[in-house]
Amino acid sequence: MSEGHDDHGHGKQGFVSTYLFSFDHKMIGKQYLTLAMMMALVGGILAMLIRLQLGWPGTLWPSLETFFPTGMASGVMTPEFYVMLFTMHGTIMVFFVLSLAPVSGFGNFLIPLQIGARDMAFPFLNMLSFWTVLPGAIIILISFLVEGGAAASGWTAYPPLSAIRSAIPGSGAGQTLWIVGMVFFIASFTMGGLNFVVTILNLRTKGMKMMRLPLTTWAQFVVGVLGLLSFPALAAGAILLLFDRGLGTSFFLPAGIYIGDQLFAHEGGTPLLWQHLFWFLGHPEVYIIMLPAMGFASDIIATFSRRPIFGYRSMVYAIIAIGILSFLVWGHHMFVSGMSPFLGSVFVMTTLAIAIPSAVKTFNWLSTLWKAKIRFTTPMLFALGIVSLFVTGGLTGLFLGTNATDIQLHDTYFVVAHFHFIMAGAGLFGALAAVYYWFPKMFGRFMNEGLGKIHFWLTFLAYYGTFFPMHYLGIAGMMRRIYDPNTYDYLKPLQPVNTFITVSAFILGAAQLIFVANYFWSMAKGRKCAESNPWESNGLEWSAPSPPGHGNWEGEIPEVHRWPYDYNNPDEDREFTPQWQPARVKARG
Ligand code: HEM
Ligand SMILES: [Cu+2]
Repeated sequence: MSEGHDDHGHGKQGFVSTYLFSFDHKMIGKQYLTLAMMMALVGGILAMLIRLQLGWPGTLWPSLETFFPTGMASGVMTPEFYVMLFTMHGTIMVFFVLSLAPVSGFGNFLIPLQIGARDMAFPFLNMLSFWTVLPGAIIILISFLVEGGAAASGWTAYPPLSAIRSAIPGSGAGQTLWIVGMVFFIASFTMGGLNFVVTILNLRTKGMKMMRLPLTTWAQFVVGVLGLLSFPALAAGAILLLFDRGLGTSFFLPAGIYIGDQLFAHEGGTPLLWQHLFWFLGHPEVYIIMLPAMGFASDIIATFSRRPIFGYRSMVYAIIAIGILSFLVWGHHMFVSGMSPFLGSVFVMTTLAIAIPSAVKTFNWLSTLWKAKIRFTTPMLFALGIVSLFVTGGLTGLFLGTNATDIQLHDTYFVVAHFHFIMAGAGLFGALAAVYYWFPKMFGRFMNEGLGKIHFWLTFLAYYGTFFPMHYLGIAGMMRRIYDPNTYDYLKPLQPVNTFITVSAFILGAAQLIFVANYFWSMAKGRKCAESNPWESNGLEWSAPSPPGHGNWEGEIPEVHRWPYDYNNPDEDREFTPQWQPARVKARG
C-alpha cells in the first residue's frame, strides 16, 4: 500500500540529507523533539524568573543584571520585563514545546510505525514543515533582543495592547515578531496536520482497520483535524492584527482610546473580535496538547497493567467527541467580556458536556488498572501521573466552565493552577512518558530506570507543590499576571505561600536537569536494547527493529490481525499477542 516511498535513496546518505534535510519521518520527529527540548529550556528559565520575582518581590539580584541589562537593571526586575516573561513563557510552552513534542515529534515518529507505513504520505511537506517552524522559533527568540524587548500582551495577545505599537515597550517590534513567528508556526502546523490525516486515512497496512488503531494514533488523527480547522482562525486574526498595527485599519480598535493624553485615531473595531478568533483556536489548541497525552496514557497503561484497554470503542468515541466539542466551547473564556448571560449559559452547557467523554476516559483507565498486576516502570509512572493531573485539572475546570463561579475566579491564580494541571501538566507528563516508553525504539537503548524514577517522583511531588497552592491563592483573590502582589495589603499575608511555590518550582526545574542528563547519557551509553519489543507490547511499532532503518521494516510490511490490546486474552494461550501475530484461536477487535 505504501511501498511508493522506497525510491528516495536506500544507499548511503550524506550528513545533510540524513540529519538536516531528511525526508524520513523518524528523523523529522527527532528534529522536532530536539527543538521542543531546547525551547522547553528557554520556557523553563522564563518560568523560574517569574517565580523568582513572585517568591521575593522587589529583592535585589545583582548577578542577574549581567544577563538582563535592561530587564533587571541594577538587579531589580522591572514590571515591563515581568510582563514579557509570562507572555513569552506561555507562548513558548504552549506552541513551541507542548504542541511540538507530543504532536509534531511523536506524531511523526510514531504514526507510520503504528499504522504500518514506510513514511508519512508527503515526506517533502513533512521536511518543509520542520524547516518552517524553525525560523518561527528563531524569530520568537530574537524578539527578546529587539528595541523595547519581547511581546508583552500575554500569550493571548489581546488588543488593544497588541494592536497599538506604542502602547507599552513590548508592543513595538517585539509584538510584530511575535505575530510573524506565530504565522510561521501556524503554516508549519497546518502542513503537519494535513500529513497526519492523509497518512492515517490512506497508508494503513493490510488488516489495520481504523478500529484496530492504537489510541495514540487515534488521538493524533483527531489532533490533525483540529489543527487544520482551528489554526486558520488564528492566522486570519494575526494578519488582521498586522493590518491594524501597520496599515491603519481598525479591525480590533474601537474609538476613544487614549495613549497618555493623546487620542488615538481609530474607530469602528472591537477587541472582542480578536477574542473570538483567538479562542476559536485557543480551546481546540488545549486539546491538541492533551489528546496525544491521553493516547500515550492509554497505550502505556495497557502495556504495563498487562490488560486490554477497557472500553476501546468508547475511548475512540470519547476522543472524537472531545474533538467536536472543543469547537463549541470557546465562549467560556469570555464570560466576563459582557456577553449576554443567555449566551453564556449555552457555553456553560457545551463546556460541561466535555466532562462526559473526559469521565469516560478516566473511568476506562481506572478499570484497566483495577486488580491488574502493574509493572511500575518509569513510563508507567508518568502515565499514571497524566491521569492524576488530568483529574485534578478537570475538576477545577467545572468551576471555571460555569459562569456563575467563573465570574469570581476569572483571571485569578485559580485559572493559572487549573491550566497548569490540565494542559501544561498533562501535556508535559505525556511527553515525558512517551520519551521513556519509546526511547528504545528511537535510539536502540534504554533510559536509566533509577534516574527515571527519581525524576518522576521529584517532578510529580514538586508539580503538585508548585501548582496546587495556586488554587488557594486564586480563591483568596490574587490576580494572575500580577507583578508584585504586595502592592495590595490584602495579598500581603499570602507571601509565604508564594515563597513556598517558588521553592517547589525551583525543585521542579532542577529535576528536569536529571531528565536531560539521562536522555543524552542514555543515547550514547544507555543499556543496549537488542530486541524489537522490549516492553512486551502489542502495537505494530514494536515489530520493527530498534531503531528502525530507512523504510521501517526490512522485508514486507507486516500484516495486522487484531487490535493492539491483546494482553492476557483468555482466548489465547500467550500472555500477550501482538498485532502482527496471526490468530491462533480467535482474534479480537
Ligand atoms: C516549570 C514549570 C512551570 C512553572 C513553574 C510555570 C509557572 C508559571 C507562572 C508563575 C505563570 C504566570 C502566571 C500569571 O502571572 O498569570 C505562568 C503562566 C503560564 N504558563 Fe506556566 N509554568 C510552568 C510550565 C508551563 C508549561 C509546561 C506550560 C505549557 C502549556 C505553561 C503554560 C503557561 C501559560 C499559557 C501561561 C499564561 C501566560 C499568560 O498569562 O499570558 N507553563 N506559568
Ligand atoms: Cu477553553
